[in-house]
Amino acid sequence: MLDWWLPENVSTYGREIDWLFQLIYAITGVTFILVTVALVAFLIVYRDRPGRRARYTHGNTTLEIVWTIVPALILVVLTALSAPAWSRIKMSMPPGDVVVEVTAKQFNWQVKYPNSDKVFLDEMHVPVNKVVHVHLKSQDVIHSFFVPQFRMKQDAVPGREIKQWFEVVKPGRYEWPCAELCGFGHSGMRGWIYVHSPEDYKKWAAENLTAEAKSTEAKPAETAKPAETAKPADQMTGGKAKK
Ligand SMILES: [Cu+2]
Repeated sequence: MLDWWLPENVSTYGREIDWLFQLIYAITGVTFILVTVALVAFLIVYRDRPGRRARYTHGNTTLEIVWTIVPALILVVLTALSAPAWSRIKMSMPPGDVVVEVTAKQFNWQVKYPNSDKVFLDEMHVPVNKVVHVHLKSQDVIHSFFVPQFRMKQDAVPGREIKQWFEVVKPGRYEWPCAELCGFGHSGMRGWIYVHSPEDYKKWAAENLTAEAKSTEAKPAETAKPAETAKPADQMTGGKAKK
């Protein structure tokens, strides 16, 4: 249920997260409706009417204990239910097949693979059905690695390398926005993650991560000339050349 309003889940751990999300949403949704209905009902029932006098009340101790304990119990139950998912997804890493080094900066994702010097801007390529380890860093401010379909969101924090993982079960091209307001260009900070079939990934890696690709990439274009400086002589002849 409720699948129409979340992006498609393509992650191995997405079901677990969606289930918790929907449970919490159902609880808060029902609470919201009850509170709103009670509020409107009280507004009507206790509205001002001719001859009606206000009455002082110090409250109801039983009621207050109940509405303190019930939400507290709900939170304890939610914690107990989400702790296993948290520890499995966020606190431990299954053995990885691919490692990707991501360094966020204002306003790009810089992607590097351990066996290559090449830096990809705003694009990542990974194979389907493989555990991908992401080593996440930031070189300036806090950013947030977010791929809605992967059900993965992780802050990139300056001075730290944070390791996370995902495993995608469906090839495709997935939007990869920054989910932490990181400056003026934040809204334009996004990349794409390409999840390839094993054959396509092998092909891509052979074309982009090999030593040859590295060496052609490593050659910087040495053709740029220093900017021409203004000639003082010209200025002088054009200006005050008179005696
Ligand atoms: Cu950002």
